[in-house]
Amino acid sequence: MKPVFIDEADIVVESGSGGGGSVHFHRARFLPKGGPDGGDGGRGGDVVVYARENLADLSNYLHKKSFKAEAGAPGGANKQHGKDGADLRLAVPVGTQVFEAETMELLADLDTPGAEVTVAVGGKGGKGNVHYKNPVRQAPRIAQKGLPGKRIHLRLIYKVLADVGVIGLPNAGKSLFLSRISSAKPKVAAYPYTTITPQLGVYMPSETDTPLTFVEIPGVASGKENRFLKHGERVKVLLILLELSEEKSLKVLLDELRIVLSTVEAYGGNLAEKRKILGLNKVDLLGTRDDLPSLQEELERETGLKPFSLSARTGEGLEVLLKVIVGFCRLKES
Ligand SMILES: Nc1nc2c(ncn2[C@@H]2O[C@H](COP(=O)(O)OP(=O)(O)O)[C@@H](O)[C@H]2O)c(=O)[nH]1
Ligand SMILES: [Mg+2]
Repeated sequence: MKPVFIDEADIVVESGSGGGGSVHFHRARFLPKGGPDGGDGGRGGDVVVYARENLADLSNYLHKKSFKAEAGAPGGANKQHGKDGADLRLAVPVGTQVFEAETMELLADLDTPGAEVTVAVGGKGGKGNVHYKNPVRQAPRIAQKGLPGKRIHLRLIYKVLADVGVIGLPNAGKSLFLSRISSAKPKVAAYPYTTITPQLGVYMPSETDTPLTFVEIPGVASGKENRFLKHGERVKVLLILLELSEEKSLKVLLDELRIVLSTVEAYGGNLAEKRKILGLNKVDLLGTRDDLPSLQEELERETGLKPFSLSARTGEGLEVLLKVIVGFCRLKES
């Protein structure tokens, strides 16, 4: 079985503690009472979260949940500075947001390859006794402890980076559409909820154009919030697919569309403000097309969205629809 797609993870990270300062006195053959020479402790390692390309999801954090950076080494004799602890670097897919879990404060949106955030700074090393010598205290037997590392509870949320979100009720034909326009092979089936994870497909408009990434947002059915909608947050355009059938009335189509739209609205954020395109899929199932234009007109009048008919099965209407989508994606953000 294909591993599940992990788009959220809760982890606890801790930066390294600082090494302790050293208490030490200089020893030399003819210098029995040498002064203090204990060196400082090293700094503890930081915890850094960074975006790495080619990571499919957050499954690295499915089992291991607790991470700790290296501690700084203690200071040594001869004013020797302890070695700093190594930073701990945690890779996440590009598009991951890093939150402090308790407050859900956004610490960073790692939406470009290589973007990084230091979530916990390592503890400072303690000062060695070499710093504590003064006129009244010639032989200090004290040194500073290293500062402890910082512990922080993180929530990682991966939101895929795609240009177009394909959304619609189960069975609308989202997966077939995606497999038709890209080399993605999502499961297509005649029963609902086949797609339980967001599927990505890359569409190549032409040799010279830049490719567009489509993501199928599965599981929209009830008008209620849905955990996959977050994958629509970064898209430029939402393609809403409805399925036509011989028997379906305008009223049924409108009801279906309202369910999708209210789901999008209920999610909040910027999702509802995305540019939307309405696709009426499975046009091949209609015996006659006589009623189609008036149906499209009425849908447009009711919703303000211009409907495009298509068939993910036969490919009819795809070219026109894709042109519109490409155009919408290239429009400047308004
Ligand atoms: N006749 C016809 N069937 C379609 C079309 N698009 C999808 N289907 C069928 O509808 C069913 C659901 O398709 P799927 O892509 O899994 O829908 P999803 O749930 O929206 O991803 C499958 O049996 C598809 O073969 C189409 O344009 N015409
Ligand atoms: Mg599907």
